[in-house]
Amino acid sequence: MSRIEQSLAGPWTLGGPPGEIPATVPGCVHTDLLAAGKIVDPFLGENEKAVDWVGRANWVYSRDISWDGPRADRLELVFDGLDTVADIELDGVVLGSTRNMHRGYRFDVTGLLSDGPKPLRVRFTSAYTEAERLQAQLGARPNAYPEPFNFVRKMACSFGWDWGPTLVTAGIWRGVRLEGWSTARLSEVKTLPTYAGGRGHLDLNVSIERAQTREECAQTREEAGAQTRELRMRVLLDGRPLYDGPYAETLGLDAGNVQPWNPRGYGNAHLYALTVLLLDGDTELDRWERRTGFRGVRIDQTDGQFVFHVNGEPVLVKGVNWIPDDIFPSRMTRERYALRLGQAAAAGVNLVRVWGGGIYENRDFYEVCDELGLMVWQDFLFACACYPEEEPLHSEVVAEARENVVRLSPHPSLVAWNGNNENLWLHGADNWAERPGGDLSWGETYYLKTLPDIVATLDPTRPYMAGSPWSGSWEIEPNSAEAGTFHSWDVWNREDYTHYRDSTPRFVAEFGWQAPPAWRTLREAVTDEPLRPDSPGVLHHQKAIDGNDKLARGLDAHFPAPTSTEAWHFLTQLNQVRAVRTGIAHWRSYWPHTAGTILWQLNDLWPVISWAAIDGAGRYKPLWFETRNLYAERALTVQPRDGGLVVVLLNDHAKPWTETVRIARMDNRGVELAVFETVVEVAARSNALIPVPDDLTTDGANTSDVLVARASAVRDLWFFTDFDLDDPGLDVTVDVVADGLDVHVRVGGLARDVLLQPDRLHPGATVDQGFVTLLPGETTTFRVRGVAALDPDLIRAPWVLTDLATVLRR
Ligand code: BMA
Repeated sequence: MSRIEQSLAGPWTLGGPPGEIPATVPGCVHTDLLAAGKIVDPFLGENEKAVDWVGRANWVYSRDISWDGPRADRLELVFDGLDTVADIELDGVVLGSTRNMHRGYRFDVTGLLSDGPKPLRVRFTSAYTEAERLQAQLGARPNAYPEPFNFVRKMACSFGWDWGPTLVTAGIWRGVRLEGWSTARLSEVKTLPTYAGGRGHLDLNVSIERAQTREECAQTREEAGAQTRELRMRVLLDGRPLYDGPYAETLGLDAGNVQPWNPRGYGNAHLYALTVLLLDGDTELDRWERRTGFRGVRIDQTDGQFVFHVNGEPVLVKGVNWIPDDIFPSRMTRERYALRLGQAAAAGVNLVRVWGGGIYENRDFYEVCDELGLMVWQDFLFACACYPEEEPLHSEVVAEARENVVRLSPHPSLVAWNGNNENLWLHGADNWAERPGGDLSWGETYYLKTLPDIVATLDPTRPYMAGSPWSGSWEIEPNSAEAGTFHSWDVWNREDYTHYRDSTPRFVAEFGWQAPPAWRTLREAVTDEPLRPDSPGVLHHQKAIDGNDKLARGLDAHFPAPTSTEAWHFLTQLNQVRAVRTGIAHWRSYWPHTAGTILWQLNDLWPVISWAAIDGAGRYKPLWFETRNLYAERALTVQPRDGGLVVVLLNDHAKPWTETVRIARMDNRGVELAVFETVVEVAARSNALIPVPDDLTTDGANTSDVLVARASAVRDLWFFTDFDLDDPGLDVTVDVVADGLDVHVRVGGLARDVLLQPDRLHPGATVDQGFVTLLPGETTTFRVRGVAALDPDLIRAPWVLTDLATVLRR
């Protein structure tokens, strides 16, 4: 017979301090308690504190189970994920215990379900209990946060982060089922697809498990024939047989002429259906199916550089850092992954870095990335702390790494494995060795030996880097701008954003600037009256140390102090845009010396003031739109360089780009004072630099002038001051359209940073652009969508549509 799966997802019972309540699996205690009305919503106000007890309690998930399928040689209970410290008990028999959220578990229950339903209990011990026990046993160690996440293999950010709440979950967070099978099953399939010279190659490793060993078979003579008979295997690519023969544990298969999987911007992301069948004669015993793709990847690190090459071509990385999209990751669905990753792709992103304080995401995440041509850089799950290398943690780390390297092997989107987030750097930079516990093991062996060995053995087709940041060896400071990856945090933490221009690292793997979420997202989460940047609820939704002071410091350098919370909200969102623009435009202008940027961060997992471009309610911050401008295939930027200004044409395109570039100095009434024109040919995947003639930039001219640099479809503006106080004279007309409003804006004077905040109109409304600057006489249309029958007069309500000069005048 073929292996049969019987899902155990659905209704269960959760037992704990509030008694027994209905539960849903997959899920977690918080989502079940919320659904049963037993806890308040931890996203609202300061409720997070009121539900703190949940993470410290013990819980039991239970239900009766029975096997509804035909009799099988083996019956197994399979968990794709248990969060985290659990004992599993069937009809009073303890099947085993677990302590790692990042692994799957399988228990033999053959013979235990032969006569009717039996009670299954999964008893969860608080992750704190386990972590604190190990901390006491192994010795506390330096950690950037005051929580023991480094002593338990569980999503670190469930213990809180500088953008996240402390909500320590427990539960059956991924699929659970019974599997019945006979003779043999496919226990593990690893596939390493590569591409070279137009041909695809597949290295396959197929492990099987037999229901009985040969010795057992010898005792039951009559079955011995069937059990030891040679099994067969078939491998199909889009239905085409690549192999049909005796079972073989390893196979190197030529896939022939195939279309390569390409990252976004480099061609189609071709995918192929790969099927592995395990056969006993003509009987299909088991089947494994995935979509895969063929591509070659390496990172060129000669002389300190850090350039991704895919299918032989160097790739400018336009990346975003990804954190779990929900603090309760069991709530994630395929649709939500597709939405969020689609939003990254729509912003021009070509690489998503799965950050090490989160999780190895589920299959849906990587499949969506495969389809979208989004490259994935996957961190192993270590972040911002010293991690003990002693048992039992060492074995858990090895098991988890092996399992996930194999599990993710088919995905062409996965282009790199990374040992950890910031641990190699902070060990020195934060003097961890000098702090209590600094003499104990701290994870270095994981990053420099254990994990690279695992990747080299199991998946030599993907590059491994020891950490982010890392410069390749201890000889160079880990966060050196001269070599390898670089995290640019000093600027946000201590300086003005113009200091992004002080360095040209080889690769910027993290940098970012905070801003509040959309107004409605903040207002829905915080009920403070009056709402102020420093009112208690707002401060509770700001988790970074001195976060609001840093926001204020950032504003000080560019604007007068905001006179209202609304103005603070507008200006901090604008500053986030200007800061990130300063960073990315500068670094991108240095391609290929600086081979990429990975913005911190794409998403949020609750409503919070953070570095994200998309807020915790899924609403775009203006930064999302700016990211789309900065990551466009073809763009143009004005940059200060060597005491003057240059215009840089950025051509991340396979074709050369010939352009007439027109640079004009204009006064704030739109009169052109001086003009320079030139024709430029920019080679494919290159930049071209045009010095701006001195007469366009000379000091002494009116500082309210603006430099306008244009090529046909793109332009950039350079201002000699941060803001301009003349009334821009916004002339607004509104057309009601089928599913929203078209809002036309015409300006008489120069209007800097016009913003339409759709969430202020309606919770479900969206708009198609962020901050827009209009030159005298220009028009633009904001397309508000998602809500029919909106009252057009609402556009004139305070703060819905406004601009910088108006905000500063209020
Ligand atoms: C880096 C990240 C995260 C953190 C972010 C903002 O340190 O790796 O740990 O959230 O910066 O501080």
